[in-house]
Amino acid sequence: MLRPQDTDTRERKSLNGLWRFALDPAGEGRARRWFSGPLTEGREMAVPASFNDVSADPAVRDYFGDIWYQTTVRVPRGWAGQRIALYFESATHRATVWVNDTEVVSHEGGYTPFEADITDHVRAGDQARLTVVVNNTLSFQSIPPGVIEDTPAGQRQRYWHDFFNYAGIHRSVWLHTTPARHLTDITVVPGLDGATGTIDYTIESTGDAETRVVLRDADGRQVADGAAPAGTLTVENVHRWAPGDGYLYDLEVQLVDEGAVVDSYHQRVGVRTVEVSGNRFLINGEPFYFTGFGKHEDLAVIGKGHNDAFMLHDFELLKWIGANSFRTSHYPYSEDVLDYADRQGIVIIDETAAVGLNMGLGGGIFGAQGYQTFSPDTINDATREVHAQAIRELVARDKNHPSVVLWSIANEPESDTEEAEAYFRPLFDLTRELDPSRPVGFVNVMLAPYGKCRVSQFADVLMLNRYYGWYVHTGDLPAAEQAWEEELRGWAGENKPIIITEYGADTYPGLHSIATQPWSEEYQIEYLEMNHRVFDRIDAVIGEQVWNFADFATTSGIMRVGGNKKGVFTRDRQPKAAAFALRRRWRKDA
Ligand code: GCB
Repeated sequence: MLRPQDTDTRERKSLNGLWRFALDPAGEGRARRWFSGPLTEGREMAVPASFNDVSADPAVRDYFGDIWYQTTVRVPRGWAGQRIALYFESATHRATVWVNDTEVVSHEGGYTPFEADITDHVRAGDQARLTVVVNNTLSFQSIPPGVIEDTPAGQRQRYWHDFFNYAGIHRSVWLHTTPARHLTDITVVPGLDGATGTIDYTIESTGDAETRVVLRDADGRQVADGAAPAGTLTVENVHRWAPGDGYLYDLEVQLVDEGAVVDSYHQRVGVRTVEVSGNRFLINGEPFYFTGFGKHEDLAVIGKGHNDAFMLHDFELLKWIGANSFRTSHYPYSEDVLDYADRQGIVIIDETAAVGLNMGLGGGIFGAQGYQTFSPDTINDATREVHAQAIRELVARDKNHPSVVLWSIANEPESDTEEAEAYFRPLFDLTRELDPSRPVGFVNVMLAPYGKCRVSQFADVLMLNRYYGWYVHTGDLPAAEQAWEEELRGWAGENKPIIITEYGADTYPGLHSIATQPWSEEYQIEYLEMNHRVFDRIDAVIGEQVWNFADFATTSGIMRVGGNKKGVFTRDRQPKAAAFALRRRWRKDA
């Protein structure tokens, strides 16, 4: 599936704006065919945005179930004779869409795009009614998982991930055209042979037109071309894509019939290689050290709604602090973020939404669980198929981004049991089959430390989340330092690169202390410095990503003070004292 574009042969129209909106607590809308007429409730909702915090009603914030969105669109008159499609960049966590009275598509998974061909259901020049029912309920068969529990006060949604279950239509919605005969997919895999760049490409299309590809450099000069649906382009003296240098070529792909261009699409290409060698992570053959953060899509009012201005500002802050990378914890981010990372030369660890597959993570954060992680009634084969599909859709969407250097197929799942090993083995195989060009890993949790984890054997890179000095040895940094180094030395013996994908301390901005006092701004700095001493002593550590870039919203709990406060920046992007300390470490020039 190709993201909508305006090209010589394609047009798109944004459907962003205010849509009619209705919650459906009785779950009656489908049976009562709410799609077959105007939603009458009279509320409106911004698209893109999470609906939760837009309203001032706490019941809306915590609502789970069906959520209805509706808009009307006039199909441009000039679109007659074209194939017309609807493209949702995401709808969280699942959606069904109607055009007028006709159901056109359903999609499971909250963070990847889906599309419906609606050519037969609309007419150029006419108005059409679009109705979407989004559902934000989590179950043991959703990714991420959750459960609805009956309580004396009614049903409650529980889940085991530490961020608020924002939902709705978070990203842009497009109405767009393609020609009837059209390109359906493009895959590029870059390579390097000394100063020469290579680009293996594969083009998929409907029909039997010929294919033409032209590669242009950033100045628009043609540097290579080809005439087959698959092949290899070479570029002498290639300008590599590299961390900090987001140089992109433009691959124009055309379908051609008797000399006439039938369809045309532009694919950005960054020429770089990624490889694991021993305990090194190589980009363009050079050892790369990751600095940066685990992030979230999380903003006041709009929740996980994409916002261009905040995206630019976040990248400015990344640059300011000397971060060269981040992880899309804990779900695929907006396609705009990936595109911008490509252009900025920011390196990305791209993660699925498989977070919270771990009933052992009880106690403080989520309360006692009373569930077994893997069992016929909880995370089971059906869940694994949903997870597999999430991986397929992530790779399909992001495979061509040079910024993406590593797949993370899960965050902190149970990984110390036989069931976990059996669950994950095929998912690693699948990811490698889908993309042999990138390393694959998952993020290991403290509960499955060195010697106990049975899933890390499948990973090319070890990604560890550790909270020595926070959740354990709280406030006792010397003890934390000792225990942390001891564990890390064990992992280092595996001869794989190690990225510390999370280490962090909740910090209340403005809280100060001379004593070593958790939650103070000084403690956050001391905690980070302790970690850095440990990392610097261990050769296999090739990356450090602090948890988190910014404070973010979570579910309620006694461990969370108005959300998770491990941000180096506050939720409104003001620096805590640790930001300056990190900047001194990461930016040698600052
Ligand atoms: C973790 C999770 C992350 C949490 C973090 C914390 O290990 O991966 O989602 O927010 O810890 O702050 O507890």
